[in-house]
Amino acid sequence: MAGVVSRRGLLGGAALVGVGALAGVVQGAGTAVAEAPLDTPFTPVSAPHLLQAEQMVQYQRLLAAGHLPDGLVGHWPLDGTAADRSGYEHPVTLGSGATWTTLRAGGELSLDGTSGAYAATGSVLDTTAPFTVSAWVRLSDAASLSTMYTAVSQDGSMVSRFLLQYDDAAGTWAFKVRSADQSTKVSALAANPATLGLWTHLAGVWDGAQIHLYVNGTLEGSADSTLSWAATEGFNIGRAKWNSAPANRFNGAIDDVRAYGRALTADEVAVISGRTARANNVYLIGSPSSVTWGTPDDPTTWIAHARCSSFLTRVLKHTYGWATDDYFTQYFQDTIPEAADYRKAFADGTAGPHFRRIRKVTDLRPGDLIAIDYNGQVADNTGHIVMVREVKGTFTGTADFTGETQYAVEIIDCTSDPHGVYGLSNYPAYPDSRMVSNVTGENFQGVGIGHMMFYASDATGEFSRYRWSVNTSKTTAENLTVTDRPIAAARVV
Ligand SMILES: [Ca+2]
Repeated sequence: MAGVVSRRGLLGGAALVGVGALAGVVQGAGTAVAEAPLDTPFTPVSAPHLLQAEQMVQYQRLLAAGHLPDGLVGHWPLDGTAADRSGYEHPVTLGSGATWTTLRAGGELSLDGTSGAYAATGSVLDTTAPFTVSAWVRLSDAASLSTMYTAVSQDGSMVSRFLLQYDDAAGTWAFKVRSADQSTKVSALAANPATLGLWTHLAGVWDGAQIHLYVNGTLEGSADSTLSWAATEGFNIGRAKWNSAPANRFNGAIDDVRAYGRALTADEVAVISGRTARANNVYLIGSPSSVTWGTPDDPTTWIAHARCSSFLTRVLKHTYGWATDDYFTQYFQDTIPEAADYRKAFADGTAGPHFRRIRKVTDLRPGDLIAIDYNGQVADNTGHIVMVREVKGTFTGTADFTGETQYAVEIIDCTSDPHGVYGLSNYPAYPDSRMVSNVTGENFQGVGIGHMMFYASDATGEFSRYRWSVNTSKTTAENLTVTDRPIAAARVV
């Protein structure tokens, strides 16, 4: 597989291979870099509804990764490697002030503002034709707002042809183009002041007549420019050129740098910034759910606006002829049951002929449903329901309870927050595809792949308690027993 973009390690490239209908999407794109635990081929054989859920999740992961291969001529995910994933083989060379860090999932390049703060390669873009450059940028908390910092540039012999940068004079982000003799400068500026320590997505577009600056996927500045000259002296991450010498070294972090040999549209910039992913994949309470399986060649047509139970109900309705409003009304008294309704019907054996109760944790198979009843403990939420992707096996060493065995279960679900805490202890071995960082607002919600811990009684093998993630404390888990919150599972048959 070639060119699948991997912003912040969210995208498990190989995981897509097992889903045949996705082949068209990933064709011709580059190799994705992924968190290893999610990077496992998975081919649901006997659970068609798992395949449908899997496809929805994987398309949302494509969107979260900003998947847009058309016209990509350079792509540096900067996930601990200098590689260019566009297929055009322009790996960057790091200066002495550039280091790999993992402020968030997948990792990024950190730059210390010194003369060695750069990563560079030969010229990538034909700057006589329309082009787009983009990057995630974060000024260090120690950076100075009265210093100019350039995130991305491509140079001529005297000066950078374009600069995607922080402009100290304007106090904000800018996309600029210059004449070859550096006598003329045209700027498109962001609408609001830049903030230290905040990840921001920048995209600069030159369409041949105008330049445009997009901030976090939204157009904020434009200016007329027909300047056109070939910048053949190299492509830079973290610096620019002025008076024939390097300048503007970056102080902060840069991630997922891209170069497109065409002018992206506003909708396309929304995709590469993750803005579309946040619009299409939404954990929704209090509004009618809407889940749309889109077309294979257009990830933006895949939409999941749902809560946990409405997502899984719509997966079943989408997959099986028997899963009708009449069926759910007959056996669950609702066209879209709540999580607690599922739990009760599974436990009581009243879910009808298409669900068979699974009592023991070790009997769980891919595609099985696990429903938790909050027992009235949580306002506006009856419980949680998940689909099993894989039982990873027993887990020990954290939050063990006498007489119980703990199992790590990889699940697909629809949630308001990812399972786990980014970077905490063994989270990396049990990750969540919606996780970006510990920074508020960065994580994705909605459908995704994560890990929960389910416990079995050693005496009976049946569910005894759960933890939300491998990071959930033992103290919290003391209150997540089946006495407090009943659990029941079922196989779809
Ligand atoms: Ca990265």
